[in-house]
Amino acid sequence: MSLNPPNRTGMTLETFIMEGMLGVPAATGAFTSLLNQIAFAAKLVTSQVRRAGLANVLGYTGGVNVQGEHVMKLDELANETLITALARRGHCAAVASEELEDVHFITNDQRARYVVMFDPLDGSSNIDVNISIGTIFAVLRRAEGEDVSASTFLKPGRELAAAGYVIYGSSTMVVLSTGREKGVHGFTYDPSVGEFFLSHENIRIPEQGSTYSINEGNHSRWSEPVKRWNSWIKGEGDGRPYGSRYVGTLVADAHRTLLKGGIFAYPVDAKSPKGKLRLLYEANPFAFLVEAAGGAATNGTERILDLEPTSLHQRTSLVLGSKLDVETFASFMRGDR
Ligand code: AHM
Ligand code: MG
Repeated sequence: MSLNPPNRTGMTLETFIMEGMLGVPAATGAFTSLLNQIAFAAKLVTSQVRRAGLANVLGYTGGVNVQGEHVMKLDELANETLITALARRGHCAAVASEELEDVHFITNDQRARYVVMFDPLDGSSNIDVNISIGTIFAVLRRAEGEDVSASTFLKPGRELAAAGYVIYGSSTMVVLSTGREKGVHGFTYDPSVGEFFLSHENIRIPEQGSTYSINEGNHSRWSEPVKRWNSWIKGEGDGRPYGSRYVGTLVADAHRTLLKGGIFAYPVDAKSPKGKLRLLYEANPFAFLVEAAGGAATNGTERILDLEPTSLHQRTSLVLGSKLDVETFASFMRGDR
């Protein structure tokens, strides 16, 4: 008699994590607890985001963050919420955030086995126009006996223990992975019960898609190979025209790409010669997820997950999506076409 595989749809995120379906080592429960705290923070941020217009927390604070950008109140709230949640339970030794110049230390206790990097509220330009925004996170295991410093965070993305994001869209979802063999899973939030439920088990990105996502306003600043690729993808020459989709929130553009396939690209340009997106808070977590779902992520010439970070707020070019679409982009960069 053959047994039917269990139907997990509808299982809560907490149960999914606790039952070890993410491959979380059951021995100490520390990693399980850490992921649960991130999910808890996601619920609090969801509630802040959903009330933002009413609670009059929108608008500029007048402050400027380390990236030289204006910081909105909601960014700060999300940042504080994540730090507070991660500081509980003693498993997180330190965090690095897009909103903070330096590492924020939580505890020296060697039992705190993890450090977490995050972009607390990605897509800040979309906050006051009611367009999807998100939270991105990545978890690293700390080496035995290591004192935490900035260099604890400067590891290539292939060493991540977990990565994920929360998208505050028409519904709120958490999407996360603990590695290639464990898959990528999506959980949709039901605000009436305050739980995330498994809705997208084992997300696989199509081998090839039919949409491209890039800020085309940067066209005049792109290199010639990027311009050639862009003409090709629009169907000039031998290509078929892909549809264009660009939200301007990485979480939203990458989420769509993960589910439907295609390509997202933020290449270097004359204005951002090192790229715009941050390696630790944006590129690495998404590269980890996209690869675990069967896709690819590159800076144009090198695999994102193999880049050796040298500073916390390092920027990079980022191209991710369906394997064939990313490979086509790379072939233009190599000058093969
Ligand atoms: P943020 O972290 O300050 O929100 O900036 C990052 C955002 C990404 O979400 C998005 O992909 C990109 O910047 C959009 O940039 P642009 O407005 O130049 O197209
Ligand atoms: Mg961001």
